[in-house]
Amino acid sequence: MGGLWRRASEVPVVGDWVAEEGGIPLQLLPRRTWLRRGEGEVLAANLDVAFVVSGLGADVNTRRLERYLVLALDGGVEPVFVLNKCDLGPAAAEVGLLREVARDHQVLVTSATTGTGLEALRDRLRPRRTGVLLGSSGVGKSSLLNALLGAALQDVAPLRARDGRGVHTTTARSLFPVAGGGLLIDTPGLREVTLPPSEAAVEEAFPDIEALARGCRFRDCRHLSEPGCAVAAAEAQGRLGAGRTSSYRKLLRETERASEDALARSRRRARIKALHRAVRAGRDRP
Ligand SMILES: Nc1nc2c(ncn2[C@@H]2O[C@H](COP(=O)(O)OP(=O)(O)OP(=O)(O)O)[C@@H](O)[C@H]2O)c(=O)[nH]1
Ligand SMILES: [Mg+2]
Ligand SMILES: [Zn+2]
Repeated sequence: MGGLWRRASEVPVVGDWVAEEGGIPLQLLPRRTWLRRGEGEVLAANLDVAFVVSGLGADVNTRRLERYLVLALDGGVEPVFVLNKCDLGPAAAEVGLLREVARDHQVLVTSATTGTGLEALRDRLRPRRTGVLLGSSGVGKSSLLNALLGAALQDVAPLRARDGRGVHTTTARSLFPVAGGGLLIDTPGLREVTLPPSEAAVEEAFPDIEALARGCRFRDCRHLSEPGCAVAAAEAQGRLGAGRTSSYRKLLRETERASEDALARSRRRARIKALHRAVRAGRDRP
């Protein structure tokens, strides 16, 4: 594809539309929504819904779920939280943990094995929506996909007996048409979910804290040890989920740092461009 995809952010990813002529890609069409992480690495594009999957039988990692939520909100993708493997036993405690993170977003309970909840999943893909499966290795993303397709197209692997964790069976992102409407993308469990430079997405992911913060005495309250902090007061009274405030602070700091890095990068690019222009101008002078 030669010099067409100049920047990493312009390299086509799963879900992208590319204008072509005679089989030759000409142009990447603008992305409606996306999932990106860290320094702007786009994982998938033009998604409507992100299924953030957890599995019964392994600890529900709320801190990690918060990160997936930020990723979805950053890219304008609707998050839906899924608790899979509900055939393994009662799920009320885990569903509670998911709800704490999900807030107003949907929480679904499924079993790829018995088929429970699959219709609800399928519904979220109707009529012609595109979904992506996110979540740690071993939670059953590929199994859900296979169950929805009604065919074993994606490899599935048993968990390691010792710690009940997955073994990273899926290694690439791929897109499948689901019977009854919609497209679904399977992804490998990300080892690390680094946040994109989007403080706004973090604020959107913690609406409970944002609402409390409006009652803080200082408008720029960091909710650390400022007097009259409504967030700290709610935390002290146990009105906020455990660890939520410190997680919020940590994620905000991380996105702020990412924004600073992005700014420094674009300044560096501008400097290099100016330098090139100057060199060219010098060369072109008679
Ligand atoms: N009991 C039960 N087991 C399930 C269910 N869904 C998946 N499993 C099992 O969990 C294991 C891991 O499933 P996968 O579908 O490979 O998990 P994955 O999320 O795709 O994992 P990676 O590709 O490594 O990210 C397999 O042994 C599946 O058979 C379920 O609903 N119930
Ligand atoms: Mg898989
Ligand atoms: Zn405060």
